[in-house]
Amino acid sequence: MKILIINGPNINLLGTREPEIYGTLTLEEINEKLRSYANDKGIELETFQSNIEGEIVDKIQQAKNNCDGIVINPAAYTHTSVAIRDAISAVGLPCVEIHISNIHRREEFRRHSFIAPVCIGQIAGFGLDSYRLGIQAVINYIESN
Ligand code: CA2
Repeated sequence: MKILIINGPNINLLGTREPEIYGTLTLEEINEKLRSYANDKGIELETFQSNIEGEIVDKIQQAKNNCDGIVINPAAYTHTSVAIRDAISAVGLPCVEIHISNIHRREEFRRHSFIAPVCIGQIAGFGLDSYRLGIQAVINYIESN
């Protein structure tokens, strides 16, 4: 089983600013911990980050041929991107939307997600564990469908 982890814009800045919201781990450190988590479960992980909407759309389209599921933190594109939503819907892979912070207890504009309706579920507010829970949710879904 292979799962693709996608991170959207500015997630490459993790660990440098706003640690009270996003924690102190860098994206590389997060990816390393997720690789070890996935390895223990015997699954393959691919990680991808882009600040560019079209690159994320391309990556989702390509995943149709070589991945079994997607865990995505669309970052700010959560609240704006019909293109990413349409790509997820088009490939038909099980996808979990995750957020490091609890988007529902922040500014009003973060409460709306264009992405959540085409995902099997959404996880928000658990930092690094949001990614781990997202991976586990995709595995459980694939194994029971
Ligand atoms: O909580 C999350 O995971 C978010 O997806 C993070 C996005 C935000 O736009 C979403 O509403 C919620 C922002 C990521 C920006 O990350 C930064 C990291 C360090 C310094 C500044 C921004």
